[in-house]
Amino acid sequence: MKKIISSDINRQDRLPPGQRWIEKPIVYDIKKVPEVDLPSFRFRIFGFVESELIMSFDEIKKLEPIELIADFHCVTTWSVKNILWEGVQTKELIKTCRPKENAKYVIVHCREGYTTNFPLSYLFEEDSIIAWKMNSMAIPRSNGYPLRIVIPKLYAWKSAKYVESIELVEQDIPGFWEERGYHMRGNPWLEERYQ
Ligand SMILES: Nc1nc2c(c(=O)[nH]1)N[C@H]1C(S)=C(S)[C@@H](COP(=O)(O)O)O[C@H]1N2
Ligand SMILES: [Mo]
Repeated sequence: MKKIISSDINRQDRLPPGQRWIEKPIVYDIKKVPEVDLPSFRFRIFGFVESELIMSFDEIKKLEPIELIADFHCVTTWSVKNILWEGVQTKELIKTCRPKENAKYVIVHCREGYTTNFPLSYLFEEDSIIAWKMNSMAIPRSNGYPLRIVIPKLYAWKSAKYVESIELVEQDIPGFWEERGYHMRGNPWLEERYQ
């Protein structure tokens, strides 16, 4: 039996303020995403760590998977209930890297050049994962194939698709949308939409 984590779906204020439910997530991409060459693909965690993590897609898929049921909240005011993900908790990966004391924030780097930032503490949340399945199938191309980070406690723009690496940093450096005025943290229940 796989361990199942359900994230925030039992809370009374399940729908964050200013959001409405829709059926399916709307695909947003800042630009066209290049094909991935799986055999040469490497996922990395680097920066302020004692030991860098570098793993192939096959190696990641051999890790003990967990299932996550989570709602998805886009800053443009739509939310989608009960998306089922499969992957590995980010806290398990981060632990093996032994973050240095001055590591306080992360920057997530993606294949097409998208980046996003948030406090390192979110990678220690139970429901933060690196996913390789969405609704019981390989993550569809436009939803982040082959790997996606899923951070249900933050708005969906922080759940970066096509993830290639996570960089641990000392200072909070704005990513793609954060440079354009989106919030540095993005907690939906506090309506941290824009700066
Ligand atoms: N790499 C990457 N990840 C991304 C984006 C993007 O443009 N590139 N868009 C973000 C935004 S704004 C949202 S709302 C969600 C949308 O997820 P979906 O395209 O799977 O519906 O992905 C987020 N992750
Ligand atoms: Mo978004």
